Amino acid sequence: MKTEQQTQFKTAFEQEVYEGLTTFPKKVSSKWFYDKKGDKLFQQIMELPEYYLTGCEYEIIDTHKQEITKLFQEQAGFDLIELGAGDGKKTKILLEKFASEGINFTYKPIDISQNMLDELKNAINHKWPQIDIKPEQGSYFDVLKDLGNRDTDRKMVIMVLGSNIGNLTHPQAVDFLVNIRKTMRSGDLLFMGLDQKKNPELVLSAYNDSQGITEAFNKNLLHRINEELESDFDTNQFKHWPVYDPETGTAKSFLVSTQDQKVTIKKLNLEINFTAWESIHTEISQKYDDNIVEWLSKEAGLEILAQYSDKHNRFTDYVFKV
Ligand code: AVJ
Repeated sequence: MKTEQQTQFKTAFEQEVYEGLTTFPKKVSSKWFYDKKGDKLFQQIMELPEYYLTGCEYEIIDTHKQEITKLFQEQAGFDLIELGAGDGKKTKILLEKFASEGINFTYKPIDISQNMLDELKNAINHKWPQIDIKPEQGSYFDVLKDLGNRDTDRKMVIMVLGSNIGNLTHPQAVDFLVNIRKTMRSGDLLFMGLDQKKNPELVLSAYNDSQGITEAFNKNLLHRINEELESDFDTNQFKHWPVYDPETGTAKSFLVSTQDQKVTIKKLNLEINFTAWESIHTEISQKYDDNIVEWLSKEAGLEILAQYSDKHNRFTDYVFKV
């Protein structure tokens, strides 16, 4: 049954939804959150009072921009490559500083969303016309392949902000870091923001905000399946359920079926049964501490050169070298 079906998948989305919902326990990856509506909802999340991550990293970069600039600037000039740039809100603090000091650099924001990149480029061209910006649309995977084949002697600084790698398990994160490390040469840097272990109440409320935006973000996955794969999920019959395990530092989000129900996914030629209180696992948001980060970087062949935290130690930006 499953093998017959597999030959018919037209997209990775179709295949992953099929496999995730026919396995036990059910799961669908958070990487599918980000359609147009999902991008909007995530931007709203970043404005939420409970979602401390953005404000903390903004504070860190603003407080330490002088030292960060110095680290980046050692050598003649550098190419700043940002993976998952989004709206660039935090990066703009550095861009402003580099521009005002006449620093020799280029900026390559990379994002899966062409929409976000267009907006970012317009905003930067308007505010700092002197900045050499070359956006690139693509997944981390495509982009890292290109970076490996770069033919220039310029120093490269790779930036991954917002605890974006928190959606990866530790083995996946090591893999990702190894792939980054392979593109780096001596003198190149990796600047990466990682959310820290903290009071579990603070973590949990970041994923369970009072306005229900995170709930809508999680449930948007079902809406996306409804739209793109012609299914009939009733999102009112699912409950947004985030949990946080302070031992592992893993926040997980689920959608829990509140009753027995059957869902039909036409494009997959599939009927899915849910028993009451059965879950779909949709996301992990890993929290870190220095020990975990030291272990990850050792596994990946990287070395921590510097680190900066906000005043409450909720979030840390690490600078790695090869
Ligand atoms: C973009 C992966 C960092 O896990 O905190 C926000 C995504 N999910 N609220 C995170 C997210 C629910 C976010 N990252």
